[in-house]
Amino acid sequence: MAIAVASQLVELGTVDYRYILAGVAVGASIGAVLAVKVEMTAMPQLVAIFNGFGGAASLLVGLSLFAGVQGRGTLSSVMIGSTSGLGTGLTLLLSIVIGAVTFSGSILAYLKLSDRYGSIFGKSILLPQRHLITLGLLSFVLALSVALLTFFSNPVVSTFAVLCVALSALLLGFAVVLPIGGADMPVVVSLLNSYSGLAASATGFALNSPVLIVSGALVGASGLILTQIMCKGMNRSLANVMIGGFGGDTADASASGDATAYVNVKSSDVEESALTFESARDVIIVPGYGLAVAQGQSAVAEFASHLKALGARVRYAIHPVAGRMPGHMNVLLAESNVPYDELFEMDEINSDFRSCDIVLVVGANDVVNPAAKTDSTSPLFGMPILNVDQAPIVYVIKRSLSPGFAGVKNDLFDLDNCRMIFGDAKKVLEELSVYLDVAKAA
Ligand code: TAP
Repeated sequence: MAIAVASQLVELGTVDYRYILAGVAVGASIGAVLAVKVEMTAMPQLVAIFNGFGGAASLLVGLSLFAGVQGRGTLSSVMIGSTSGLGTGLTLLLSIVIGAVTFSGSILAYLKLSDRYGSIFGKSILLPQRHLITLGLLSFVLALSVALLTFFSNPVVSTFAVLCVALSALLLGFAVVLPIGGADMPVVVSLLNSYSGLAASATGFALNSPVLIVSGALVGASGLILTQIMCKGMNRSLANVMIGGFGGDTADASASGDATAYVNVKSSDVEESALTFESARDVIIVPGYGLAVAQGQSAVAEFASHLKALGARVRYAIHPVAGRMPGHMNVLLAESNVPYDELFEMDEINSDFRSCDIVLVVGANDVVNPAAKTDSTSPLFGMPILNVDQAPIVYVIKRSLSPGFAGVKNDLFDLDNCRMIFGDAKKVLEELSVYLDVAKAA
């Protein structure tokens, strides 16, 4: 992107670089501070807001290009630089429309995901006739765009029409993201990431900048691939995610994992659990979102090193949508130098749970919920899960019986082979390590 901007500036020639450099300095400083300060668990909202800025940039460039050519005929006949024709007008409009949808959709996604506003926006908000509203806005944007390309040449009419297109596209972004609930937000953020790339690519065509076309296309394609991976990990179609309504209300106590919904929960204290781990030879650790919240990555690596010192084989089972971002767990564990060959993807390790000695689930919930296999009424039904329920013994570290992101009861906690170790993941892991250290010394 920096190369694209620089080459465009060189081509323009007569630019006051003081303003450009001041803008770059301010923008880069804000970006650097945000990126350094952000918690790993707040990455989705940071990515959302960055996508929004990308969309806003494309929208503004599109509008300024339009301001430069308005009054010179229909958009399919105007010249931008040395190129003219239908393609130029079309890409200019795409830059405005996709940029505006990305901008407003991403701002709403940011508001939904950030803790401060989550209580107001976090749920899926289902407007009556929402599909009709979305379809109406889309049709209006398309109709006006066609008119701008083929009929409107009067500067007043075409300026008014372009502003209507931009405004309707902004409303469209809101309308698309509004019905989407908490659990589906990361998918939408990834999709908006892809849109921001497409908008940049369209801007690249309008500006005749090959670097912008290529970098935008790379962002667009990788965002789409990520979206696809997430949908596959949750066994949902993209259409199903976009129609929305999932992950909203969890008012039903029995479905929401209220403590009273459990009948056979057995808890274990750290000392008793450490005794079982001491004699284990094959341990599989399942990290989840709670490990990231607790910042327990070093504690889990330390615990694993004690197990290995006592002669156990330790592997980590990584579910494709554990945590809140693709690769969230891999990045988290890499931070504490967990060797990459100890990390196994779901398909590689799922048949080994049956034969290992112990499974330790740390802050994971939905990704180990057997209801996904057995309960056709569960919102998780059909999502591929890690088969920890098949292990001889499962220990689960979490603070309470609260549900995970999907807001549903976890049938694992009621199984005979499951023991809960209630507490903060980091604290419990550190305490377990102390016991294993003593055992090793003895
Ligand atoms: P979740 O199901 O969200 O469960 C996390 C658990 O961590 C909670 O039940 C919570 O229980 C526990 N926890 C929180 N803070 C803790 C702490 N300090 N110490 C110990 N435990 C703590 O996590 P998961 O199993 O990783 O599943 C991920 C969810 O996100 C799935 O529903 C998935 O579909 C969704 N999602 C993920 C992605 C990607 S790409 N990763 C994308 C879209 C959706 P307590 O409050 O009782 O401690």
